[in-house]
Amino acid sequence: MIYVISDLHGYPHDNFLDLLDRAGFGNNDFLYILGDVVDRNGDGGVKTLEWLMYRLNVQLILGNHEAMLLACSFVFDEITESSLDALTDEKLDMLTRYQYDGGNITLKAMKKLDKDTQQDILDYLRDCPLYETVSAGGRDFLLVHSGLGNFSPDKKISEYTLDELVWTRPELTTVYHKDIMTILGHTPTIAYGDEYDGKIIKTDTWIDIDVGAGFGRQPVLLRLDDMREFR
Ligand SMILES: [Mn+2]
Repeated sequence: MIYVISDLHGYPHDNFLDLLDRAGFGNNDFLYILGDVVDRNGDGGVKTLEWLMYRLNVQLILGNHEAMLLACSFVFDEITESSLDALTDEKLDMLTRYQYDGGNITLKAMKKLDKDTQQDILDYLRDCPLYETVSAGGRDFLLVHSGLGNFSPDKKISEYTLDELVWTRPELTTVYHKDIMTILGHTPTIAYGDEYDGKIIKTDTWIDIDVGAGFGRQPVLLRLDDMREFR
């Protein structure tokens, strides 16, 4: 069976493992995490990253928060005269932006790891896909962090920029591909109205599964084969 979850944002790792257990997730199943494991809460999701990067049946799809962490990966470089010269205003602005968006907790947790583990995590993130397609329960799904920015039905998925895939926010009236259901996170469903608080939003062409774990809500694990939700 194929499962998806999104925007854990430092959700306690043990609670996340309990959720997988409750859903009966096993070695013959596959889990896609649609980005934003890191930042905001707890240890910033570092424990979950350390766990998932060695799991053969778990794949992280890059979110804007992982992209920001990678853009700030210079903080883990050895400090030398040339690395200080390379510290541009642009990089410092990026770091400020990332910390404003909740990255500090992740940077601090990463700093506690040994150098090899830090680099293993960064290398894993550099190799993460921006999207995946998968079939389950007789339907096709496109999995992506935030949606399809500047959407056009004729545009190939490979033609979207990183920003279009990790920073976009669809309107409730936005229509994506009709022959493949897009599953996304990034925009907490409560942002579409209080009536969606804690609930998945299902439109005809896309489903938002970010129910706000970044803001203290229980994340939802969705099984694509039968669209069953686990909390
Ligand atoms: Mn996001």
